[in-house]
Amino acid sequence: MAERTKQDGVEEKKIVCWASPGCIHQCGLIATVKDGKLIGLRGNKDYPTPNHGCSDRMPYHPNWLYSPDQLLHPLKRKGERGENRWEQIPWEQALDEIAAKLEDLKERYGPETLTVQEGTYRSDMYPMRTRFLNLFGNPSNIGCAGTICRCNTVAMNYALLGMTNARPKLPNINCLVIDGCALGQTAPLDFQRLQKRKAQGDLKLIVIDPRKTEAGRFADIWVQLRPGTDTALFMGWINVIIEEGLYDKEFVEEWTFGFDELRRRAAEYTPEKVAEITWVPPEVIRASARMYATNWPAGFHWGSATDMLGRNSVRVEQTRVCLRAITGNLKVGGGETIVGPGPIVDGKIGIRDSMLTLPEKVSPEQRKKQLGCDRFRLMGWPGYELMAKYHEETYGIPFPVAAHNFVAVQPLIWKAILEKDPYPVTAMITWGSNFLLNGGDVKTMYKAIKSPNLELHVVLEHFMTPTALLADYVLPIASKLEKPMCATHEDFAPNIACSEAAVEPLGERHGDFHVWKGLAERLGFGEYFPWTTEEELADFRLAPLGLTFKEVATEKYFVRSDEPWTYETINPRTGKKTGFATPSGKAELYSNILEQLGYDPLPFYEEPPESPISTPEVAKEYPYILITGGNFRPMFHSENRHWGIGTREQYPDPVMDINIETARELGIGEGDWVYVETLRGVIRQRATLTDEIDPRVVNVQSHWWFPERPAREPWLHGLWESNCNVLTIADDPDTFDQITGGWPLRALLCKIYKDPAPAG
Ligand SMILES: Nc1nc2c(c(=O)[nH]1)N[C@H]1C(S)=C(S)[C@@H](COP(=O)(O)OP(=O)(O)OC[C@H]3O[C@@H](n4cnc5c(=O)[nH]c(N)nc54)[C@H](O)[C@@H]3O)O[C@H]1N2
Ligand SMILES: Nc1nc2c(c(=O)[nH]1)N[C@H]1C(S)=C(S)[C@@H](COP(=O)(O)OP(=O)(O)OC[C@H]3O[C@@H](n4cnc5c(=O)[nH]c(N)nc54)[C@H](O)[C@@H]3O)O[C@H]1N2
Ligand SMILES: [Mo]
Repeated sequence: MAERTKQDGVEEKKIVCWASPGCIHQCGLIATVKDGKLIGLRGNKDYPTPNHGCSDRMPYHPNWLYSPDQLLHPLKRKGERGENRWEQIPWEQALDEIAAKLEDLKERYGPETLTVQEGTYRSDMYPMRTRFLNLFGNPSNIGCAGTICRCNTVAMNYALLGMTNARPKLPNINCLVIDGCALGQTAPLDFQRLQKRKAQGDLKLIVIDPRKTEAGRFADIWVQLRPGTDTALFMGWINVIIEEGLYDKEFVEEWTFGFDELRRRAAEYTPEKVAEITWVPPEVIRASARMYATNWPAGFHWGSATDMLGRNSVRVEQTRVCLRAITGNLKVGGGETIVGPGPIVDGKIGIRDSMLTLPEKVSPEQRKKQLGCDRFRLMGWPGYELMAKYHEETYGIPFPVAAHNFVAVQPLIWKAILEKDPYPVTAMITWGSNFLLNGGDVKTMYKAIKSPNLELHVVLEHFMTPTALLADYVLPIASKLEKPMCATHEDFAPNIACSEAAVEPLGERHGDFHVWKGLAERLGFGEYFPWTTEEELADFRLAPLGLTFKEVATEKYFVRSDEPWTYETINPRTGKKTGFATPSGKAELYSNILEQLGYDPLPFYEEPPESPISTPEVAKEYPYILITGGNFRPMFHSENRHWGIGTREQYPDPVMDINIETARELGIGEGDWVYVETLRGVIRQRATLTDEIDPRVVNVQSHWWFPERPAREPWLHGLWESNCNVLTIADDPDTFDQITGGWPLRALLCKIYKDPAPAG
């Protein structure tokens, strides 16, 4: 165990490299702090997921933390939104004024008039935000990246299995399928593990991606499909696996529901038909399906690519769940076992995120007002209520599923602001999100937050982002390096993780908790926020397990269940096998929940809303298929773009991938600035020529802005130059995933041409 010293003003703190400023792996680190200042970091060898020489952002944390651009004081807007003129005000004043305005707007328009905007998992305070909203009487009008990144697949898993599944454990499996995930760039630790495992020579690897990713280069089969067609491909796999009798008959018989219906549906997807849709030859479809089915245990490492397809995107996960189930990979010992709630130690359960959210405070009438939940029902209150019911019935534990994944449909919030339809949305709190970079269709978002209809916009941030520039108040927030953390990760995992703060908050910064609590107190429900600090709240969460925050953060790191709860676990309440928390008690190939919510219970393929087949007229002028994203090292979303941190120095410009042949036809050379245009708008990025992408497909990077450009309008730190969400769609609900409301960020149509101006 690392020594904790306090000589010569030097201290060591056990922290976690959380997403922002760190990465998704959340490795344990030791922070060296001298006279209160962070001076160094190294991997914590005792930590269960140790840092293996990661060099992406960890070495730059001190530069990031002490960047002169960090926000240190609360700011109030002077002049118009976007003029970048601010007055520094005390926290008390900021919270008083914001609370008073919220009170006023609530009185005029009802509690549903408030929306909260957020990005991907940035905080352990999600339960506090939902607690706040529920007490305010808001129907969870949350606009969030989760709808197009993982929370939708989690919701689908809850619907079909009553729980969510974990990533496959590489040492235990014989076949890995990577679907729409650029592992080498986005999960480097998993990629290192994969390289090692593959080098042993006994792992079959299938990579499904329109681009040949790092893993694609050493895959046994690279399935180079047309973007947006994964559901068709997997229906083809199901067809082959059932037709050839490669499924797990015992597991199907005992533990699945609706096999015959699935068989009939899949019969429509012959490899020949699927080949036409996906561009993948029928023999590759057959070979990959056989490889997956005959190398048990097998698992998917799925990325977020298929979450961003808009219409029909969560159906991809439905097909993957069906594949996991029919091949017996969900069974104990299989590639992707389902684990129930936790952490449960000695029969006692720690306080999960969802147990802190007080959903009972929102009346049925208010719930109905959640924006989008009448049409897109799985991720809103209708889905929540159904799934919570089966979850409670099955486990007998009085807590719902991860309540805070159940959100509104973000683009419908912009519509409600602009058109007051179905009612006016007039107040917005944005935290952990630079949505002008990460949301779909920037022009619409921009119009909404510039609109006088939006009477209050508060942003909780570390840096002055383009989104923060369009706020009325910007509150300086302590980062994960400056505050303790305690999380069940949106209840994705049956464990609780804790970490210390490395240093005291900079300047006048406070953790997000301070804002939710401060506003609650001023709005008259402060008694529900009795904890004075984040650490006290963490102690409260751990108390049922007889643990304290300090113990977990510095010694145990994680609290895990003694024995993870699976469908085979004998439920102490009933004395029977627990089964799956679904209406049938089984893994549902035919989904009763989807049926009850008014959807087709079986998976099926639909064309992307914009494609050579669904919109041939558009394809004439915009002939290439566009993917936006493909996250890359060393950046994390829109963060780390400031010069002086060390990351931008490594990666100064946005880069897009074009096939060499396509580039030659268009006179585009390596490194040229190229315009990419869709029906929505135009941006530019620098060309990288490659033969590892289909000549008909173009991939641009996401989240690009330029902090060095002027802040004030019209620049907004280079918001419009290379931001791929200038190109995406979010204004037409028919293009959204009909089950979750996810909007289309990929598989769109574009044209490309060379920048006639010299580079620079
Ligand atoms: N076209 C297209 N769009 C995409 C994607 C794509 O591939 N293509 N990817 C999508 C995906 S998968 C995701 S997850 C989203 C990512 O979207 P986000 O995760 O929202 O990423 P950012 O835009 O970087 O915004 C995060 C902001 O939160 C701030 N922040 C970090 N930690 C904290 C904290 O603890 N508290 C507060 N208050 N603020 C904090 C950071 O400074 C940053 O400005 O983007 C999505 N958008
Ligand atoms: N360095 C770094 N790491 C990150 C992040 C980061 O910003 N930077 N963000 C984190 C977050 S929140 C997320 S969600 C993950 C995202 O990371 P991933 O899950 O890896 O997703 P992406 O990087 O967006 O793209 C993955 C791959 O999908 C392919 N693709 C595009 N369209 C399709 C399609 O229709 N079908 C299929 N099968 N493939 C397609 C692209 O070619 C790309 O190679 O990364 C996490 N890790
Ligand atoms: Mo994400």
